[in-house]
Order: sequence, then structure tokens, then C-alpha cells
Amino acid sequence: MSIDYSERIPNNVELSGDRRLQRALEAWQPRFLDWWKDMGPEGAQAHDIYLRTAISTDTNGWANFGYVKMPDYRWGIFLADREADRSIAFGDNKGAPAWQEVPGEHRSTLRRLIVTQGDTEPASVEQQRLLGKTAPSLYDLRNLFQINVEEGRHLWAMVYLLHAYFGRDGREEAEAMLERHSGDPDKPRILGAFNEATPDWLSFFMFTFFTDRDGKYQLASLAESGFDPLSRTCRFMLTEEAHHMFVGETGVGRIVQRTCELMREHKSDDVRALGAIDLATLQKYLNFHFSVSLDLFGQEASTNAANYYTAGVKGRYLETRIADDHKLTDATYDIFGLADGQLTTRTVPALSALNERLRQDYIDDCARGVLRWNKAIERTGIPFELKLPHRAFNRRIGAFADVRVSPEGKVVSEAEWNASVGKWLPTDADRAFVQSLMGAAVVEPGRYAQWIAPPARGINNQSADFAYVRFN
Ligand code: BYC
Repeated sequence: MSIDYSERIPNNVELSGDRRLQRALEAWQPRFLDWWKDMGPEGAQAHDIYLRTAISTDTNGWANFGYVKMPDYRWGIFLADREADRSIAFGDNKGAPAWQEVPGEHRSTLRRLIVTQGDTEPASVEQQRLLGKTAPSLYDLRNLFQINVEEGRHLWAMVYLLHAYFGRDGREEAEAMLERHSGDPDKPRILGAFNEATPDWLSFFMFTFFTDRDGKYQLASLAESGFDPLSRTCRFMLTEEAHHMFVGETGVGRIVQRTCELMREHKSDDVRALGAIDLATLQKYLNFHFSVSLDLFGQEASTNAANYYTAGVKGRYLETRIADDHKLTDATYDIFGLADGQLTTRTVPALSALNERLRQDYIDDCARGVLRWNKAIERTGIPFELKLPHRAFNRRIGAFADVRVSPEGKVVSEAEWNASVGKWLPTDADRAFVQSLMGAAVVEPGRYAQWIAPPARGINNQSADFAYVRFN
């Protein structure tokens, strides 16, 4: 479905046919832009950036690249096409026509999910606002800004739903999205990982690999929703999300490649002396970002998750491709937990284990990415393997929040934890070292910082020395 760019708010939802909604969103638009200028990428608002803008919501709609100043990016409201006769695929309402309006009994549940989802989007922009100053290349700088503008659009997606379907409290929630801020002690963002700092590019690439991947799994579950406008907006958001994870996977992959090249060339493990990031430090950052992202899936046993599913508002990953009754009233699932201070599994009703099931889908997906990094390490002949830590390691939410567990999955005492945590998670000194590598942004086309390899190919097949950003 093509997008109408002649409107003040580009959209494919016939916004001009609903004057009240249009006016309400047009009143929110300048507040969003003020927020973007205050909390978005610092010092970069006047640059011309080679950005991709969707012209339609089908697969070819993305092939539209051109120079744009970020505040002029056409943020708007884009929903995937409506599927004729779509029905609810799971829960008590399975088989009923998908809802085009919010059912009264599920209003607060849906609002809560939409607000939680929406809150993460501006949070990530806030977390990444200073990274442009230390970009390792123009290619990376452009990718950062592409991600930032798309997260801004994802906020628009959720704000549209709040305004269009939740009346006055929806409008209030939309305002609050711009009032909470990442890491703000008084008004923090809702979920833990979105209050962590993203102070350097290694953190950024780990974040886009691990935390954006939570986005993929949560959005995919919401794309199954019986509330059709939520499903349609999440389906289109998922097409944007794929590029963010690509940036994370290739970003970490390029750092790994550079490190291994230097190790081989200099026959030394001490790549820090050569201005690169050693593999042990990469492993510690991986441990941190994986464990923090696992918390985003919530409690292992969750009545909230069971209620979302039974109500038909949040499904499983690829719900319609699963061969079962899609009600799960009699099904069971094994979840990890703790008994007598030891890690164990227990069987619980599948409905209460839906967060854990989604977490498992996510872990499997992360493991595939780590395997690809390890294959690249193997090709360089360096005997090293990156590993995902145990799911119980360094958790703050769920069954393992109050216990210390090693990356191998062994319960350890507080003293053992304190003695080893510096080997498992980045220390202040590690973070200071990584940040010390992040010098002034590399702005010469085709050049890359010492600690990262160039990408295999350019964006939109551009040449290696393409000027992805023009500075003004
Ligand atoms: N931090 O029963 P539970 C993305 C709370 S990322 C703080 O397990 P539920 C993106 C929970 O709220 C995707 N609190 O909860 C990525 C509950 O509170 P109450 C974001 C947490 O609801 C990169 C209590 O603990 N989307 O898009 O089943 C860049 C009990 O927990 C946390 C979504 O998250 C936490 N980590 O599960 C940009 C989708 N975890 O009721 C963007 C929408 C749990 O006791 N959200 N709590 O006050 C959800 O589906 C659910 O809210 C959650 C939590 C899966 C997050």
C-alpha cells in the first residue's frame, strides 16, 4: 500500500479522513520534533545523511535512498496491508474475526503492552545520542542515524495506536513517552535495559545484536495479536528491525575480524597494544548485553503472559506455524528455575511459561549469530570461541534475580562472584579502555578506525569511499 507523502504526517491510514485524530497527531508532532532536537543525535541535525525512506509497505517499498537532514525525515504512520478475513489465531477467542477496535475488556492490557513497546523506541535514541561523535567511519555513522530515525518512527507507530484507539488516556500516554528518559533517576524508561548507557560503539553493536533482537521477538509476538491495527503496525516495524540486527551482527563481526587479523599478523594476543579490542573483552561485553536482554522477556512463570495469550492480545513467535491447539489449556512446558539453591527445571502449565518460551526462541536465534561469528574466527585460524553465557547468569528479573551464577551455569557464593566478576563482565578499566579507542569520528570517506574492519559491501551497493554523510 503506497504512502501519502503530501500530508504533513505521511501515512497510509487515510489520516485526512479523520480530522480529530489528524489534529491530535499534528499537535503531538512538534513536541516529538522538540524531543528529537533535545534528546536525539547530538550535533548532527544539520548533516545530510544518505537515508532509506519507505515509499510503500510492500517489500520493494524500501529501495528509496537519498540525502536527508534528520529533522526533515518523513516520520509517519505505516501499517502493513490489511489481510482480508483475518481471524484471531489463539486463546479463548481463537477463530473469531480479528478486532478492528479495542475490546473494552482488553483495553488496559493492550494499552500497557503498547506503552511498554513504545517506551523502548525513544529510549534507544536517547541511549545512542552521543555515539556520532566517535563513529569509526561514515558508513557506521550513517547506519547509526538510520537506526535512530527508524526508532523514532517506531515511536510514531505506537503513538498512532494510542491516539487512534485509546482516547484521552492514550493521548496522555503519548505525552509521557517524551517525558520519561533513559537513565533519568526520577522518570526512567520502563524496562531495565533501556536505562543502561550505550557509551561506545562496541556497546552499540552488542545492543543492536542482542537488544534489538528482543525487539524482533516481542514485535513478532505482538504481530500475532488479535487487535488487527497492532498486528499490522508490528508487521511493518519488523521490516525495519531487520536492518538494525544486521548492523549489530556485522558490527561485532567486523571487530572480531579486525582483532583476529591483528593477532595473526603480529603473532600476539595483546591486540590492545595495537589499538584493537581483545577477544576476552568482546566476550565480557557479550555476556553483559545478552544477560541484560534476557531480562526483557520477563518472569519465567508469568500470569501476565498467560492472560495476554488467553485474551488473544499477544501470541507466540510465529504462532500460526505452530502445530497445536493454540489454546494451551492442557499443555505443559519445562522452565528453568531454582530449587534448594541449585539450578533445575520444572514442568509448569504452558500458558504461564510463554515468556520463557519466547526467551528460548530468542536464545536459539542469538546462538545462530554467535555461531556465524565463531565460523569467521575459525577461518582466521585463531583458536577461540565466543559463547553465550548460561541464561541464569547476571539476571535481575525472574527466578535467578537473587542468585549468583557463573557464565557456565554454576551457582556461586557472593565471595566467588566478587572474585570472578571482573573476568565475566566488563570492568571499569575495560570500559575505559574501549572508550579510549573511540577517538574523534573518522569522517574521511572509505577510512575506518583501527579497531574495526571495513564492511563487506556498502549500503545500497555504494562504493567503498562513498560519502554517506555530508557535514554542514
Ligand atoms: N524491566 O509477569 P512478568 C524493542 C515487570 S525491545 C523492568 O514477567 P510480563 C527495542 C513487569 O512489567 C521490545 N520490569 O511481566 C529494542 C511486571 O510488572 P508488574 C520491547 C520488568 O508483562 C531495541 C512484573 O515485572 N517490547 O522493541 O509478562 C531498540 C512481572 O513480570 C521487566 C516489549 O517488551 C524488565 N526487564 O513481561 C529499540 C513488548 N520484566 O505487572 C526497541 C511489550 C518484567 O508487576 N511488553 N518486568 O507491575 C511485554 O510483553 C511485557 O511487558 C514484558 C514483561 C515481556 C516486557
